[in-house]
Amino acid sequence: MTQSPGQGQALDNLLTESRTFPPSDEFAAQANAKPELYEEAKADREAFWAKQAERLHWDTKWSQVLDWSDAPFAKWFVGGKLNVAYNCVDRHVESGHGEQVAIHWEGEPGDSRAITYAELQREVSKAANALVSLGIGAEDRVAIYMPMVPEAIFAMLACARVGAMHSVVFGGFSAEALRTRIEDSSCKLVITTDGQYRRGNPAPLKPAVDEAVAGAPSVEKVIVVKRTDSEVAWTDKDVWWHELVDSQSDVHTPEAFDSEHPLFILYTSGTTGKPKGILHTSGGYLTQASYTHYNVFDLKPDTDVYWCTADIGWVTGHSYIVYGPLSNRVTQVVYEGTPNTPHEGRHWEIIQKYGVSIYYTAPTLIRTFMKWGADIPAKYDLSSLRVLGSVGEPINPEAWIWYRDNVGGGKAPIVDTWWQTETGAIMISPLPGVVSTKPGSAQRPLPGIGAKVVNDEGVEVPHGGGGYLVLDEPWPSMLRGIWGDDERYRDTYWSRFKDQGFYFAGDGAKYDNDGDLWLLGRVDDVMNVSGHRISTTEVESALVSHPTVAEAAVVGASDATTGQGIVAFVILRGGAGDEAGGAEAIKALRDHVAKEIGPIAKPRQIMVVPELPKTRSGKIMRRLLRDVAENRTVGDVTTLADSSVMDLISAGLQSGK
Ligand code: 6R9
Repeated sequence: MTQSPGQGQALDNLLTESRTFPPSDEFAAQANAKPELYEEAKADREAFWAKQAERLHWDTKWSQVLDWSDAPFAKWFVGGKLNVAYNCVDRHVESGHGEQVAIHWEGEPGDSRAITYAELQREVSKAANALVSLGIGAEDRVAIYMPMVPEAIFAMLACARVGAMHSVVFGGFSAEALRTRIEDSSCKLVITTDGQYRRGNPAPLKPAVDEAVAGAPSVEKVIVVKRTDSEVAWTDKDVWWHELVDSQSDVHTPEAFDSEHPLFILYTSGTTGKPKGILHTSGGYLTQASYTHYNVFDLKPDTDVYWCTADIGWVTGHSYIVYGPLSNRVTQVVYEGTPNTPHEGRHWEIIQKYGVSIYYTAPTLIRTFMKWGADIPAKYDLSSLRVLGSVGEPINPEAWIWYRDNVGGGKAPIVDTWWQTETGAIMISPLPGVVSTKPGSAQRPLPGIGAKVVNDEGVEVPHGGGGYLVLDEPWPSMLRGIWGDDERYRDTYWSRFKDQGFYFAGDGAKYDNDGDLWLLGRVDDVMNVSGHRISTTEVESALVSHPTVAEAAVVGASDATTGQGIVAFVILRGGAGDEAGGAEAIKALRDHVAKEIGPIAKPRQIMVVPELPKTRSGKIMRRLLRDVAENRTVGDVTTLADSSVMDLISAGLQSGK
């Protein structure tokens, strides 16, 4: 990404979003976050974080807030001791909230279970005793490969309770992906289920574990939760959860661990093939997860019903289903299944059933809901919703407004939260009740967080300018490294702006004229067309703002004349027939993009496709689309949620559709 005069010019038309939505007086008056938070954090950052850490119960208080002497390896709340699971469970029971529902669990087939904090304490204690009985203790690694069943949460908290590190591997990953992750961190134990519900049908899960474990000698035992009651092959390492765990005592005394005691490893993909095991520790991570969850979602533990639709296989599930919410004594919904099983109104039905007041989801799902039609949410009572969240990718203003109007009743504030597996918790987001929200912009770093947009030289760009997003101050929930690879940790995040000591997030960003931050996607997704920098996101946003387009993915394909040319893949809205994908319609779309952004952003080519290739976390795999756009053999498709999508796209393009 290079700076060139006039770069960003093309961005301006679309990204100069003039609509803002100030908080209502009523919301502001009751909001957890107050404007003074920004001032307080600015005045003394470490004192500010020390105050946030007081949200937690510490068995031993820390002696130093931050030790950055061995940068980029941070130590927060040095000398402090706490138990993370105690903070998420027991202390709420001890403060008299044992009968409060912690989890309203909703199974895909329609079964449900309400779990109180007292029950959660018993379940986690039994599971912790079971781990101890298998010889699992401090710093042992435990792989958790499960669908969204309550036992997955019990298992994570049980690990935290005994000081073992969990490595949750998304239940949609292949046996091979599981094996490499088990191997990389030498897991001693795997916790899984017999099967999982996928779109209404039970699908086997344990066979993948059997295959992975056969090639992973570090694994001593496999605990299997019975979920689908499927026939499973049995090995001498296997033990049923209900046999092992249910017979344990439901009392377990938690031990306090050092603030920097490792809590979990979570693998995420990098630019090379080998996934990175992102390492998080205890005190700082829990402090920031708790602080952000409380302030960004305005959580009221006595009255709110919170729902984060992520899977625990992703960092969002770790920080905003398990650790942040439970540390704040949340009552939350956990849903096992897909959003269209058995019908496309399932999420709205769940919101209505439980009176969900805070809903946190991803733009890809919002655009899917748009595709299904606004008449579906309109059939349900969504009036309980008062805060909406978005995470995972830039949310285009079109989807933002749709979300506000059709889900949030035209009034619930939307928090667009930017963060990463590596940051552990939310870093950039408006604070509801304090900041006037702006469609498509994550706006500003949270109090206590330092983030800015810099050019190639590491110099902050002026308002209206674009560049790289960096984090210029250490933060409590920052990754403590990549498991087993300190060098890769330094290289990936700290070498790009070594002189300045900035953390390089890998995202492109810009400031608008008000100084609000816009995330523009990964820097490798920023195109350079005739020396003009154009974000794939921006063109996608322009395309989906056209009434015929449901979803769009844009890539920069190499072009002999312009450096890169813009190639767009679009899914048309339901009802738009084949003829809608004809030459006329495509011309209209190209013209529309030219009108929205400028002629420079006009796609060279637009292809109408039935599906887009997405990872299991919903991110579009542009690499594969670039292969199609550049007429190459399509590369590795193993991390796609549905690997047949690329065949579908290629077949459709060959037949001229
Ligand atoms: C939490 C999570 C991190 C990458 C990140 C960025 C993108 C996440 C975003 C966003 C724009 C937002 N991203 N939130 N981009 N606006 N609100 O998603 O973690 O899976 O590690 O992905 O996702 O590109 O660098 P992770």
